[in-house]
Amino acid sequence: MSDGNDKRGNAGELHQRGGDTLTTNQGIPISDNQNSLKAGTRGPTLLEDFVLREKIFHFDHERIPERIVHARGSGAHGYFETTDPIPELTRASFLAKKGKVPVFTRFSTVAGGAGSVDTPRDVRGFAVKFYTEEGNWDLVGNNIPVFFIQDAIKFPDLIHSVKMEADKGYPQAATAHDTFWDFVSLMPESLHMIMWAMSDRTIPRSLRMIEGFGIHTFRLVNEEGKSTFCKFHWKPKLGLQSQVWNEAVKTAGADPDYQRRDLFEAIEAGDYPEWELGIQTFDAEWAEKQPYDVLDSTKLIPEEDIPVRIIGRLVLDRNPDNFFAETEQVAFCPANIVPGVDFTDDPLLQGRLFSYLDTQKSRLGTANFHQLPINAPKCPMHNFQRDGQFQMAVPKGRANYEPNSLAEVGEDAGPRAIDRGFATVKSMTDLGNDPSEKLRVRAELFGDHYSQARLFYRSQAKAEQGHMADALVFELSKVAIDHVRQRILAHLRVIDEDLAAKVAEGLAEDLPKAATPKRDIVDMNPSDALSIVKNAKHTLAGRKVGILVADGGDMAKAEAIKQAVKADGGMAVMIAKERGKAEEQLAGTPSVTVDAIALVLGADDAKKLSKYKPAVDFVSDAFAHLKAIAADDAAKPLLDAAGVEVDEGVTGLEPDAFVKAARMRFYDREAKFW
Ligand code: HDE
Repeated sequence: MSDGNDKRGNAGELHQRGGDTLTTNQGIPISDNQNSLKAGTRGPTLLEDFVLREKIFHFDHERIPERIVHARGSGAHGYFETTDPIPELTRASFLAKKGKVPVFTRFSTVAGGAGSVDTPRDVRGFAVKFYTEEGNWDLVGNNIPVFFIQDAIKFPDLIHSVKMEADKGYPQAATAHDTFWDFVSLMPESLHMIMWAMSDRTIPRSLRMIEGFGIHTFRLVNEEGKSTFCKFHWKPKLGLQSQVWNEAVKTAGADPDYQRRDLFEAIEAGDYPEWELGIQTFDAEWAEKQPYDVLDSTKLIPEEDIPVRIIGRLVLDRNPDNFFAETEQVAFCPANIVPGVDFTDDPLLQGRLFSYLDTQKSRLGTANFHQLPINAPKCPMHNFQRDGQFQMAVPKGRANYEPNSLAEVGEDAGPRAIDRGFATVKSMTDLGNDPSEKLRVRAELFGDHYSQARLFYRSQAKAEQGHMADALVFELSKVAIDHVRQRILAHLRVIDEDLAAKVAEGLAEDLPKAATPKRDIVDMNPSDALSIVKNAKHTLAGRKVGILVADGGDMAKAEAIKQAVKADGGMAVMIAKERGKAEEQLAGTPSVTVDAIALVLGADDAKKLSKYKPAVDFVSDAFAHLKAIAADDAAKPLLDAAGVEVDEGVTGLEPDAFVKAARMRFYDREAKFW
């Protein structure tokens, strides 16, 4: 335990002391933790029982308010390593030289409560706290590079519309309802993000397979004070992969903690999730030539225009010791930046700079939450801020003000500001801004709401475009207000007529007149970087194969497949109708929990299993979810019952052919389902 006057400024780390004696919070040894104190064997419990009172009192106060957004999340410790230092761009000490700094990362869904499921259609938060030698830098991003709104003043409206409807208290963790689509239909600036939200980006297979984006344009500032605009990107080592919608829906039932478990188990197994950090940098002159405003968070910069330069890697190699103390109490804040990084005038970012600290004071209950071990910087931290509820530090001496001359009488005068401390970039006029007037307006180019929505849609592979249309049909089918659906269709017509037609057909609704854009649409060149399918890595690393076995199956073949999957970097699990015959039980391990399946059965087994619903679902879902299936002739009755039609994703039991197929999904198969 710290002496409370830790020179690093960390509040005392209140570890539970070791030893195996159960004590009260006052350290008093407890003799009986099973029975409260009573007047006689059948008498009333006595108020005097301080052991009972303290225990119940503490339990009664265990909960704190959940985050107003991003309430459900999973965290992990790790490190960030700078591999390609950028001293010419930034004086941020850890980016200007090679080396590692510790990090804590939290992934989250946005709309659902803390107890909601892991696989709704939703944006994923991707927040990283870098504990650098010059303070904590929080890069608080999402897995989508743009946002729904341009100005922070609209955030409460956006979130109110997406959360459970105020009168009904449902739906939980879902955009598919009236109020969300009503708001969106009236805020065309959200259409670009809607395209992303309706794409497979919002139903990721694993948190280890998502990208991350800082979204806003930030600044990097070098030793000479020169500032360069910068966008931040995280690129997953395992590549991007998503579920299909029907699979995500079933996963929610099969394993509500699917992604939290996946992250935790991968780290426990030493299979550390990893991302590259990339930057896109540019100057004001380049920015002014673009058909969009780089301060507008509903716009991205295509990688084809400014390539992403990889400068480092993030490795998550340690699970939290305690979910509440770390993942729940961690407080990320976009305002936490270090010398060498600075903000821009993006009006969404500017609002965020206020919101996080503010909400955290209400969530964590005191101005001293920065002293919690997970939030405290790991570098020295000294200032004259004092007192407040739950003050953990015990500062010595009288110097709690500045300037002071206490040093002259031999006392500790406390810390001083230094020249190389954080200094804000001075320019207010970089991007043609004129700060001489106060105005409630948005810059002119913020008015183009359709060009990049079209860019995104037209950059997708055919299968992905189909998924977006399906997602829109599903979501709008849940919208009961007719004019809201029509208004969305009117917007879709401007984005892409084919998309609008498909959605209208799916809804069996007539197309309304197209919406009228405020500005002319710019046809930007399609960008392959925006597609998941075009960027999929064909690999088994991070993926799992389910091998269904039964008494009559050739276990040597099952074992050979398992070994081949492992040799290819994947995981394999044996599944049987009865748990005692394998590692997992079939009814509790539907195929949505794995990425490919193999059926190692005897002919009799297959016949029996073809009448057993969990077995038929196991196979038919794998087929419908575009997964590879390995089977031999013996499995035919089960394949037939499941409606499997042989295609290139259906192989024999030879390990090599199956492993090759299992590395990918078979999107062409979807055509069969119509
Ligand atoms: Fe957040 N956001 N946000 N947000 N946000 C919060 O802070 C807010 C925005 C993001 O794992 C809250 O501590 C406003 C964009 C993540 O703990 C709150 C606006 C992006 C997390 C808040 C935005 C994000 C949050 C709720 C519009 C991507 C979870 C609890 C101006 C770049 C961090 C909390 C974690 C959390 C406000 C928009 C990402 C209320 C006002 C854009 C990843 O302060």
